[in-house]
Amino acid sequence: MIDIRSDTVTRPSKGMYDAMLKAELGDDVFGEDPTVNLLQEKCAALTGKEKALFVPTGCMANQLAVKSHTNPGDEIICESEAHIFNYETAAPAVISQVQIKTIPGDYGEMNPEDIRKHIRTMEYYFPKTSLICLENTHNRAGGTILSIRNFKDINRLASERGIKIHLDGARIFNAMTGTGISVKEYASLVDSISFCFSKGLGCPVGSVLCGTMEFIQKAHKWRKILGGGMRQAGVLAAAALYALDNNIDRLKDDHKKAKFFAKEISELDGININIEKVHTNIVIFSSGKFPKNELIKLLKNKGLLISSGSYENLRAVFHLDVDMQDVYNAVGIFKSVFV
Ligand code: TLP
Repeated sequence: MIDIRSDTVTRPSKGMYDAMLKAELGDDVFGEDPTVNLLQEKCAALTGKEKALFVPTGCMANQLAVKSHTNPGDEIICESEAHIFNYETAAPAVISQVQIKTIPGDYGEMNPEDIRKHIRTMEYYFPKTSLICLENTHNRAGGTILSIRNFKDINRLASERGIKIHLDGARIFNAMTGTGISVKEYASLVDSISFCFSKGLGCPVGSVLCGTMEFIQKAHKWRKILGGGMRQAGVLAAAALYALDNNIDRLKDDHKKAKFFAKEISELDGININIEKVHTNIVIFSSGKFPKNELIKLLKNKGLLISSGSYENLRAVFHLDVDMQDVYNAVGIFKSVFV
C-alpha cells in the first residue's frame, strides 16, 4: 500500500530508533530528563525564543498557546481554514473559554486590513481581541507558504493594538525549505511558535512550543493540568533531536515529489488543481469525475491511500516513507482509474 494520506504516517528509521535506544533518560515531570532538556534548549535557540516546552501533540501545543495568551471571554482571530479552528474539536471554547472570529484568507493568508476591521474596540459589550493565530505552512490551503510580507504586516498591526500572535508552525521547516527564510526569522515576527516532529520530520510522537520564559511557565502548568506531563520522555526527545540533525535537508525531496505528482494528475480529465499553489509537500485537489469518497475507495482498491481534504477536496501528502518510485506508481494508479 502507498500511503500518502498524511506526513504523520511515517515510521522511525533505523537511525532514529538507534538514537531512541541510546537516549539518556530521567523523570521529566521533575525536569530531570537530560534528553528532553537538551531538545528544549535546542528548540529555544533555533527559534530565538527564551524557552521551549516539549509536548505530545501539535494540538496540545496550539491549545497551550491559546490558553496561555488569553483569558476566558476573549476573542481570538484565525483564518477560516486554520487547523486550530477546524480540527481541534472546539478546544479553544472548551479549554480556554474563548470564541473564535474566523477570517477567510487567500490560500491561507489573511489580509491585514480584514484583520484590522475585526479587532474589537473597547466598548464594554465586546469581547477583547487578545490573539491572532497564523498557520505556516497552511494545511487546508494545500501546504501553502504565507509571505514574509504578510507576517510583517500582521506583526505591525498586532503590536500597534497590543495583540499577541501565535504561529502554528506544525510544518514550519517545510516553509523554511520552500523559501530559505529561517525558522528564527518567522519566529521573530510572532510571540509564540509551535512545530511538530511527527510530520515531515518523521518522528513517531512530539511537538514543541516556544516563547518567553513567562509564557512557557504558564504553558508548563497547563500541560500538567491537561495530563500532558511525560516521564522518561527522552526516548521521544531523542527521536526529535535525530530529526533536527538528519531530516530537515531532505524535505526538499518531498516538495519535488508533490510538484511532480500534482503536475501529472493535473492532466487527468476532471482533476481540478492549482499547481502554482503546490508550495511544499501537500497537494489539494478535487475531482469532477468521481464523488470524493468513491475516488478514495477506487484508489484504495488499487493500493493507494489518499485522504479527504476540506469540503469536496482530496489531499495527498508526501513524506520520507514514500520514494520517487512510489510516486510514479501513485501516478500510474491515478491514470488507471481515470482512463
Ligand atoms: N494535521 C493532521 C490532521 O489533523 C489534519 C494532518 O494529517 O495533516 N497544526 C497543523 C497545521 C496540522 O496539520 C496538525 C495535524 C496539527 C496542528 C496537530 O498536530 P497533532 O496531530 O500532532 O495534534
